Amino acid sequence: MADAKPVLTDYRDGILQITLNRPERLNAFNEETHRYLRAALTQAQENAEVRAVLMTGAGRAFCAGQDLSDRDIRAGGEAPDLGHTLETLYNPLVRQIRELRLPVICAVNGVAAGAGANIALACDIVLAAHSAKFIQAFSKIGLVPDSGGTWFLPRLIGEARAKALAMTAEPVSAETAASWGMIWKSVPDADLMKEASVLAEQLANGATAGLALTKQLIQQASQQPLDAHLDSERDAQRTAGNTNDYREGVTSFLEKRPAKFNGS
Ligand code: T3D
Repeated sequence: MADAKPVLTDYRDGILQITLNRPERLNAFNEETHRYLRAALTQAQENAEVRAVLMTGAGRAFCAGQDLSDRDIRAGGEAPDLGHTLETLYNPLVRQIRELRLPVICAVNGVAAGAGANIALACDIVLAAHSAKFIQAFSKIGLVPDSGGTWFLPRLIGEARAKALAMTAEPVSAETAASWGMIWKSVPDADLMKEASVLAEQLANGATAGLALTKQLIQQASQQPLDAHLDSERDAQRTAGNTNDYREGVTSFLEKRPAKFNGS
């Protein structure tokens, strides 16, 4: 029988794999899914053994966004407060992914629609199966792109494409998404999890304190002028230079052997 938990976690060799697990609803989000996913991400941050996160979806979809059957939209009824949902569920989730001091890889195994698309884009490195597609489905139901969509999209693919995707809800294939720079890579369906796992392994065995600083710097870059950003790089490099992994990196280079990083 299928596991009933809406989010599954599997820890192996420094990698926490997090799988959205409501395949019969294309892994759409309900409140329980949010709760489990946030707990899994907290577990990743708090367990020092976890050095990379790999997110994916069970079944044929990555995630179809908000579970629309959870919304009471009967005529004459009170409108649901979607601002509250964003404030309490989606926004904290996006913030948690962006603030996680670990690389977060997203393996988009199938359709990613609505908030499901934008949560994928919030991750650090996105790989998608050739058959996957990204849909800014919001305009079809009278909503605006959320979960950072109106922030991520113009930065990743420019305003022209961002506006067109948001207003038309036209699906974007994984290959187009990769060619536009919306995601890192599109790979054959059969290779997706293998490629994503190899990448997760590479990062988990890397100098993860430095990777966390790199993530932070790149995310900060669009929010400050170059002059201030150079100062941020100086401070981050000072911190990186104090890590054991920096010493190990240089030592292993000089000794002509592979580095053995431990994330400290
Ligand atoms: O409400 C708030 O809190 C505000 C926040 C909003 C964030 C958002 O994400 S709003 C956007 C919500 N998502 C959507 O509008 C997408 C809705 N889904 C679709 O457009 C399509 O399902 C897909 C394009 C994703 C996939 O199409 P297809 O043809 O491959 O599958 P399907 O047949 O439409 O779906 C399969 C089943 O999943 C189906 O159930 P059934 O008929 O087999 O019992 C369908 O109802 C269910 N499903 C798919 N998406 C959702 C869903 N059930 C509930 N909520 C969904 N979002």
